[in-house]
Amino acid sequence: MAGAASLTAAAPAANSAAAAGTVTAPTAQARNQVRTMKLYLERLSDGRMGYGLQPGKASVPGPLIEMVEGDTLHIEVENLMDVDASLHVHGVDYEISSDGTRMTRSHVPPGGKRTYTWRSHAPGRRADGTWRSGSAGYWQYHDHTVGTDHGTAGVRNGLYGPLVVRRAGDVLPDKTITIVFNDMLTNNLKAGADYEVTMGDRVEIISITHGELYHTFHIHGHRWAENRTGLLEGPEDTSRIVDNKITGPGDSFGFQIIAGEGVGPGAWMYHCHVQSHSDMGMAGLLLVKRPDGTIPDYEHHHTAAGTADEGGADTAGHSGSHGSAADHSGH
Ligand SMILES: [Cu+2]
Repeated sequence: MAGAASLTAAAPAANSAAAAGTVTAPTAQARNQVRTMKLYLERLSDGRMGYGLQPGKASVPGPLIEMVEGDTLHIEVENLMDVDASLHVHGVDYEISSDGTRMTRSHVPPGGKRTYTWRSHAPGRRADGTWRSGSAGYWQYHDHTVGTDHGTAGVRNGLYGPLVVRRAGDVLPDKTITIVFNDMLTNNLKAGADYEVTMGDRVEIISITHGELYHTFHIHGHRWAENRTGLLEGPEDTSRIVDNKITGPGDSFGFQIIAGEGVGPGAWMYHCHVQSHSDMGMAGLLLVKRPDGTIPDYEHHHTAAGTADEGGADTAGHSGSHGSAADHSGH
C-alpha cells in the first residue's frame, strides 16, 4: 500500500481512483458495429498525395481511422487522381479482394471507386485450444499501387495514415497525434510540426515509419510502456518503460501519455534520435500549455501545427481525430 501511496504522491495528476484500481477515464465500448465511410484519394496542390474524408480535404497523414474489436468497416475509396491507386491496411482482417494490390486487381483506376472491407475480432480460443490474438493495436494503411506494385511513389508522396483498433475497455485519449517518419521527412514536411495540448490532456501518439531508413522515436519528459497501449495495466504489469524506440519501414506503434505529468507545462521536444536526422529537421514540439494557454520558457518562433499553413494538412488529419472523439461520445 505504501507503494501505491507514493505513486499517487509522485503523480499529482493521477486520479486517486486509479490507486484503488478503478479506472474512471472514458473507455472504449464493445459495439460490433458495421460502419461505412468514404475516403478520397487526391493530389495536394504542393505535389503530395493524400487520403481525405471529403473531396479537397486530403491530408498527410490521412485521417485517423478507429475501430473497436468486433467492428467491420466498409470503406468506399474514390480515386480523384490521374493514376491507379489503392488502400492497403495492416493489422485487421480482410479478404483478398480488399488487399489493395494490382496483382489481385484490387486497386482503383483514375476516377473509379472501390469498396474495401476491414473486419476486426476480439481475442479468443481456437478449436484446437491455442489462443488467437485480437485485432487491437496501432496499425496503419497506405497505397500499394502508385509508382510501383509496392506503392513506393504513393507512400513517398504521402498516401498513408493511422488505424487504431481498440479493445473494449481501453482508455480513450483526449487527442491523437500521428507522426510519420518517411525517409528524412516527418509527415512529408522537412521539419516536424508542433502540436499544442493542455496540461493533463491524455495524448495518444501514433508513430509510423515509411521509406528506406531506420529511425528512433524519442520524446522529452514523457515515457510509455512497451506494450499494446503504452499504458501499464496495473502494478503487476512488467512492461519495460521507455522514452525512445527504434522503428523501421512499415512499423507502427502507439502509446498514451498525460501531457506534462510530473514535469509540468513546456515546449517538450519530440525527435528522431539518430543525431544527423534530428539535425536535418526530424524534430518538433509537443507544446504543453498551462490552462491559461501560456507555456513557460517558450517564445512562439513559428506558429504551431493547429494554425500554420504547413500544418494544415496535418490539422485536417486531426479533424479525423476529433470526428472520432465525437464518435466516442455516441456510445
Ligand atoms: Cu531518423
